Amino acid sequence: MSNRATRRMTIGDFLLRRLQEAGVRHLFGVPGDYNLELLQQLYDTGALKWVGNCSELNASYAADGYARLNGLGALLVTNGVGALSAINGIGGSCSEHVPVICIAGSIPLRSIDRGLGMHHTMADGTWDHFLNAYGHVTAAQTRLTPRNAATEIDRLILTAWREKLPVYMELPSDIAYLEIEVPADPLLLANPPSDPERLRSCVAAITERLTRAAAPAILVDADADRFGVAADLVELAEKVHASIAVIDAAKGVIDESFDQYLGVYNGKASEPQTRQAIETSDCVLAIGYRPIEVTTGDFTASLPANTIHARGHSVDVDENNYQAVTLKEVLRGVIDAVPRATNRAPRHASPAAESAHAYGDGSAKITQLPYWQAMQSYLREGDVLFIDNGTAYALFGLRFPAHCTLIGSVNWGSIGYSVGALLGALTAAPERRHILFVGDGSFQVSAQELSTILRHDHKPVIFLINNGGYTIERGYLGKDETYNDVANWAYADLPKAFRRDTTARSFVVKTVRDLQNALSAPNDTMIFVETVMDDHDALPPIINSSNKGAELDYGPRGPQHRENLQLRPATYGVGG
Ligand SMILES: Cc1ncc(C[n+]2csc(CCOP(=O)(O)OP(=O)(O)O)c2C)c(N)n1
Ligand SMILES: [Mg+2]
Repeated sequence: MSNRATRRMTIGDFLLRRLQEAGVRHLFGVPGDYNLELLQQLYDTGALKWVGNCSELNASYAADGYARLNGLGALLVTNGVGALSAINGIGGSCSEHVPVICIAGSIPLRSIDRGLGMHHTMADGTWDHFLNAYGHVTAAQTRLTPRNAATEIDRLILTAWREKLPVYMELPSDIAYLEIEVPADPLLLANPPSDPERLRSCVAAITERLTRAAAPAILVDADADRFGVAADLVELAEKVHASIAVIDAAKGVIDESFDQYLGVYNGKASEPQTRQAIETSDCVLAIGYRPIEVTTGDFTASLPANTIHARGHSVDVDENNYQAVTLKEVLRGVIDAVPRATNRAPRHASPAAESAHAYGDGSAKITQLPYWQAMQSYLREGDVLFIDNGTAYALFGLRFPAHCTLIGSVNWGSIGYSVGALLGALTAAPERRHILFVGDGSFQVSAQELSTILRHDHKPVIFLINNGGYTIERGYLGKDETYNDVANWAYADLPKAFRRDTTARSFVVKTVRDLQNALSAPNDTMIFVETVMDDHDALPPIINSSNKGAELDYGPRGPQHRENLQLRPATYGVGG
C-alpha cells in the first residue's frame, strides 16, 4: 500500500486540476445543462480558460488542433447531442493519433439509479449508448463515479498521453460537487521505463543494421511528431548519413531545410530519387508507418522486406519483435551507440522547389499554378500551416521553410477540420503565424468558427479558394454535375458579419495583381483572402489522384468512364 499524501477535493475540481497538471490550459466545447456545473467550477477556480465553440464538431476539431501543438487537448460537451456531434472529430483524432480528452457532462447518476428518463437520451431506459459509441473511436472510456473518479481520471489522461489517442469520460452532472479523497501529488506525464534487456537488444539490433548498411534511409509517418522524436531522427540521419523521407501524413514533421531530407515518399507518385532512396535501401527505418491509398501512390509504395518498423511502444527488426520499449528511448540508445558514418557520403536532396516569380501579366485571371507558386514565396520560417481536403492539397507540393508545422488530416480527411483546428492551434500558440488553406466547400462545414477566431482577436491568414464547389470531387465523378456545386457566399464579407468591429483585412482576388496586393498586407490583424478560380482548375497531380481514386472506389464497371463525367488533367486550363 502506498502511503502517498491525499487531500479532499470535489470531483469536478480534481478533474480540472489534473487537466491543468497535464498541461491543458484551455477547454473547448459547448455548454449544456449536464455540464454547466463543471463550467462553473472552471470559472470559480480559474483552473483553465474556457473557449466556447459554435458546435461540438468544431470543438472537437479545435481540441485536436490544440493538441497538435500542445501535446494534449480537451473539450467539454453535453450528453448525447453534444457527444455525437463531436464524435466525427474524435474519430479523426483516433485516426490521426492525437491525444484529446472528450468530457461529456452526462445524465445524473440519480436518474440511472432510479431508471428515470431524461432529455438528450433515446428515452429507452438505457444509458450506455454514447459510452459504447465512443468505444470504437477512443483508447479508453469511463463513466465517473465517486468510487472510481480518483483513479479513472488519471487512467484516462495517462492513456491519452501515452497512446497518443483520444479518450472519452462521462461526468454525471450530480457528482461534480461531491468531495472525494484524491492524491496530493501532481500527475506526472511519463511512460513506464523500457524493459532494460529488451531496450538493449533492440538498440543493438538496429545499431547493427545501420552500421553495416550501404545506403540507410529513414521513412517518417505522423507518429514521429506525436511521440516527439523528429529532432532525434534528424540527429540520427546526420550521424549515419541516412536520407530521410516522409509520407504525406507527416509532411513538415522533418525540417525540410535539412540537407538529407528527400521529400515525400508516395510510391510511384514520388520523385524518382526519393523512390529510389527508399526502395533500394538496404536498411530502411520506418517510424509509425501506416500506409493508405493516398499516401502510397495507390499502393505502389513498396518498402524493402527487411524494413525496421518502429512504433511508439514496439519495434520489429528482422524476425524479432520488441515490446516494453519506447520510441524515444530506442532512438536515443541508437544515436548514442551507432558509430558516426565515415564510409558513405550523405545523400543530398534536390534543391528547394523553384519559387517562380514569373507571374506574367498582372491583369491575367488568377489560376491555380501561379497561385501556388506565389504561396511558395509567401511561406516563412516557423509558420503553422493548415490544409483541408480539396485542390488545396497542392500545398503538399511546396517546400516548407525551416520550423514550419503542417496541421492536416490525411488519413481521416473530414472537410471543415482545418477551420476548427486553426482556432485550436491559435489558442495553443498565438505567437506563431498561422496560415489556413481551405476550399469553399470545406469552409462551409465549419465557417462559423471564424467568429470564435475573431472574438479572441487572433490574427491568422486565411486563403480560401472560391471555385463554386467540390472541384477535387469532380475529378472522381460529376465534372459538371450540380451535386458538386455549393452556394456562392460572399466569403470575404464574413469577418465583418462575424464581428462588426473587425479590423480584418479582406480581399477578393481575381487577377494576379489582386493576389500580389493581398500578399503584401502586413500580419497585424486577420487577413482573409478569397480567390475566385475556375471550377475545373486544379494542379494535374491532384486531379490524377482523384481519377485513380475513382478507379479504386467504383471499380471497372463504375460510371467514371462515361463520356465527360469526370474532370481529367487534360482539361487543366492554366496555360502553363
Ligand atoms: C465530412 C466530409 N464530408 C464529405 C467529404 C467528401 N469530400 C472530400 S473533398 C470534398 C470537397 C472539397 O471541396 P472544396 O473544399 O471546395 O475544395 P476544392 O477541391 O473545390 O478546392 C468533399 C465533399 C469529406 N471528405 N468529409
Ligand atoms: Mg471548392
